[in-house]
Amino acid sequence: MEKEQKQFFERLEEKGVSRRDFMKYCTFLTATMGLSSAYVTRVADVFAAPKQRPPVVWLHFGECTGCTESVLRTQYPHIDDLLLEVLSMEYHETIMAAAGQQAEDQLRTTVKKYNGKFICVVEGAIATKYDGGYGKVGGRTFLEIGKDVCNKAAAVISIGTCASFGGIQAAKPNPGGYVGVGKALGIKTVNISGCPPNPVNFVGTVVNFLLLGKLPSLDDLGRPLFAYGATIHDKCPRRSHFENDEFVTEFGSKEAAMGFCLYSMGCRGSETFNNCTIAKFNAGTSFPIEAGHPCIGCSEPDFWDTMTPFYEEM
Ligand code: FSX
Ligand code: SF4
Ligand code: F3S
Repeated sequence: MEKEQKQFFERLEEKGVSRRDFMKYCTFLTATMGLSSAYVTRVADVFAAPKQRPPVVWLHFGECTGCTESVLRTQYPHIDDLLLEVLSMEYHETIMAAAGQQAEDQLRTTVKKYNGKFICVVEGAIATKYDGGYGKVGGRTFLEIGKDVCNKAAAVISIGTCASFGGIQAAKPNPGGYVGVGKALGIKTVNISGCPPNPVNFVGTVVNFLLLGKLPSLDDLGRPLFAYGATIHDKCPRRSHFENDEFVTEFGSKEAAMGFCLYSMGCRGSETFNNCTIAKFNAGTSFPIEAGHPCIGCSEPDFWDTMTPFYEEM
């Protein structure tokens, strides 16, 4: 164990990450997961001395791959550590070396070998009309692949708003009959919504599973409460301006520069459940509202229909 930890910290250092930075991240992750600070060392051990590496099959259906892009930018654990050492990534179309028949074979072999034991992460929505004819990979519809693979998984995590609720594919008029994975397959999924979702919410869900042996508590839309328990508006850094009726009415204006509230620019933060204000993106650099852009409600079901036209006050 100690040797494993030492090697882990040596590898981090080679990547320019000090032990202190890593512990800071673990403290942040533990707090984001809603656990007390007593868990920080155990959370750190999930990365530094992993006890089990659950096999993961990561499927792509109807989506833009922004979710994978978002997870690839997770700062700690570095993506190679997350995918190869904390998890055992057996199949992921974007990053695997195999292609074509070789990739198809890999999927079939993995599902057979780890039947009932693997975590299935799904990115993207499933077309349900015309026997699922609007979306295929390797000659099989998303619907067929979903039924085959997800039903054999120990748990299914829908990453992104598309897999969670249908997303852009399900926006009106939705000719392909796209819906989220849970609805398409009639199963319960953990939904890490957001377009794209925050990698820390995915990592937090996985760590919760590895540390406590169960998935986190969920809201009525299947989203982990630790991440989706409050609205953007609840914890917004511009909230005092909202209370004082100080609004931005034009991008690039003096009010915008002063960080006034973006409500008049169409902000949907009051109806949107997500933790962007705390978790932020790109290793805690910023998030839409901090960068001066209103929240468009990207973690809510049907936001392309219900939150539009964007930039118009509700
Ligand atoms: Fe959807 Fe993911 Fe939006 Fe894109 O793949 S949640 S379109 S950011 O990336 O599924
Ligand atoms: Fe609320 Fe949006 Fe204003 Fe923030 S910017 S206070 S989320 S309306
Ligand atoms: Fe999405 Fe709003 Fe956060 S648009 S990224 S939920 S601030």
